[in-house]
This record gives sequence, structure tokens and C-alpha cells, in this order.
Amino acid sequence: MQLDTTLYFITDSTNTDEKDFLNIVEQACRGGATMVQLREKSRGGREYLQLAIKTKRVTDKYGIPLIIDDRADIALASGASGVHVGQSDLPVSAARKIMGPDKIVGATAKTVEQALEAEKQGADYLGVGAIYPTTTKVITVLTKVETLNDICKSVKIKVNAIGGLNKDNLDVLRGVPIDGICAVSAIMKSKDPQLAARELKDAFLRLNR
Ligand code: TZP
Ligand code: MG
Repeated sequence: MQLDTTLYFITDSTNTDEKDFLNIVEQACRGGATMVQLREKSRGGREYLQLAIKTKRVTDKYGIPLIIDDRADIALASGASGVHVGQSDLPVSAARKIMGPDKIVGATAKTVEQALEAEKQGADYLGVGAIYPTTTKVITVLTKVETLNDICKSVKIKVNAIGGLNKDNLDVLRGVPIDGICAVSAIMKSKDPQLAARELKDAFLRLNR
């Protein structure tokens, strides 16, 4: 499977009405997001599914895979491309069993050990962080760039950096063989999400020049 994790936009619909939310997703797609993750922490299953279906209509228009955070059931029911699981969610092996061999399963890893385990259990990519403190609602601790580098060198699957990343602070990632970056607020909270996505992607691509 060809997975392009270059710019992985993760959503947060808190304090955003649905129309604006879907518009932000669309702008991110136009600006060059290569993957989108729907990340909902307080919706019940029914609402989560409804939003997943609507979000998928947008990502489908741009041929971009939609990943659902935490919920394999919502991922399958909405026809999304995959699911993302953290260290306290379903184990990767269970997510893989539910999703089948052809869907995308992503995992969060903060150590080389977790990364190797996720790879062994069938993950397609890893999100590693938080690289910087984040204002997005998440229980996380900071991950050293050195650990990120060690993880990249330990696994064959794709590795993305996450946490507090914006177009002006990616320099710490120079020389680290990541496949892409994940961002929530840099795009979600921008007045111009399309431009924000484009600038973020360009800043990442410039790192490797
Ligand atoms: N996992 C580690 S940091 C984070 C997640 C979901 C949030 C990243 O959000 P932002 O706004 O890009 O810092
Ligand atoms: Mg989770």
C-alpha cells in the first residue's frame, strides 16, 4: 500500500460548528494535506459516525485517506481508510484483526520498544511525539528528537512527528528521517487553513533539501 504521510492533518472540532469544520477540512485538503484524521474525544458513536461520513465526502473529493481516531467500528461503518490507535486504545493487533489486511492501521509510539511492538502487530505508520508542548487536548509527554530518530532507524514503517509543530519550528527535525508531520492547531486554528497547510508542507519539504 502506498501511504503518503507527508502532511497529516488531524482534526479537532471543539468550538467549531459543523459547516466551518467541514470547510477547514476541505481547505486543508486543497492546501496539500496527504492524510486526514478525524479525532473526536467527546462525541457518542452515532454523532461520531455522522461526522465521519460527512468528513469522508470531503476527503474523497480530493482522493485523500480518512483515518478515524480510536474507533475501528466508526472507521468500518463510515467506509474510512483506516484507524489510529494510541497506547491505551485497542492494541494494534486487535485493530488489524477488525480492520482486515487492506485498511490502514496507525499507532502512537513514544519509545523504540513501543514502535517495534506496533510494527510487529501490523501498524502501517507511527505518530511519535509530542515533540513540543501542545495546546490540543491530549494526554501526552514530550518525546526527545533523539528518540524520534532512534524510532525512525528501528522500524521500516512510516514515522511522523507530532506535537506543537508549525511552519516556523520544524528545524529541530532536520536530518531526522521522518516521513512526514502531523498537525492539529497549526491548521485548525489558522484563519487561512489552506495557506497554513501549504506553508506547513513546504516547510517540511524544505527540511530535506
Ligand atoms: N498526540 C501527541 S501530540 C498531539 C497528539 C494527538 C496533539 C497535536 O496537536 P498540535 O495542535 O499539532 O500540537
Ligand atoms: Mg487514542
